[in-house]
Amino acid sequence: MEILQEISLNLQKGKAKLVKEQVQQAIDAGIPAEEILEKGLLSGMDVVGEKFKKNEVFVSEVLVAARAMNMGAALLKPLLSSEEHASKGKVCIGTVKGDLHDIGKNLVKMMMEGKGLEVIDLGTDVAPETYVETAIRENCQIICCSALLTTTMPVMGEVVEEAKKAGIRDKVKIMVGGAPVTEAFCQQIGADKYTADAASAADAAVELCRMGA
Ligand code: B1M
Repeated sequence: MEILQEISLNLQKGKAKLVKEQVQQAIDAGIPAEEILEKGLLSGMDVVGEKFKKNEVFVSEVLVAARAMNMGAALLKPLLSSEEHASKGKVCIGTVKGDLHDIGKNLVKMMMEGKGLEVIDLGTDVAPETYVETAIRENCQIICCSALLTTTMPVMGEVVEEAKKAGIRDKVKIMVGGAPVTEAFCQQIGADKYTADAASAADAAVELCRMGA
């Protein structure tokens, strides 16, 4: 679909206003929100990511692309979130300490809300103590940790240890994700669930809450 390619291209160029307009056009044309997200916004962000890796674009360009991504995703949020209304459980989510990447975390949050979960967003650069204190104070069934840097992944292990120290490890599940995170890493640090993408994370969280996490 041409409009989705245009969204992808304009996102790569950081044309946030145009991306927003075209996302609205795609919605008005009846293209499903998931498709606009995957084939328009995320496909554009993938290209930017690859170029960033090869030093073909710089941080400032990645930031304007990320801004375009967020503006487009904001329009899709009510559509992705309209599935259920009653709360199916409560989770807190954040990007771990030292890590400022929040696009994936925001998508996971959006998908979880779409599945009827109540989500407390702790933002980025979240300390292990903050996750655990929030889970206790807010009675969360799940702590969700996102990390995009290999250097910040180990903080997820610290979250698991902090939950043990606070005596809540048997009451709260810990989910992990983000580009460098793997199933093996999840097992290695003693977390409960790894998922590779936002939609699977939302499904897994609903399932964990249903099982009485
Ligand atoms: Co950063 N960055 N960045 N960056 N950045 C990466 C991650 C990198 C892979 C680029 C590269 O070099 N190839 C690299 C990390 C290398 C490594 O650790 N091995 C990197 C680096 C090095 C850095 C800096 C150190 C650069 C510098 O300053 N020299 C710096 C670090 C800052 C910090 O955090 N302290 C930095 C900064 C930035 C920007 C600020 C410019 C910007 C972030 C803007 C923002 O988030 N608001 C940025 C971006 C945008 C990227 C790339 C290009 C894109 C990341 C992204 O948003 N992807 C990225 C390259 C890449 O990934 N190809 C890169 C789209 C997003 C939807 O995917 O977050 O993976 P992702 O989320 C997915 C899944 O992983 C999953 O669901 C999502 C969608 O389905 N998921 C979960 C995520 N969290 C989950 C949690 C779950 C389950 C699933 O359960 C709880």
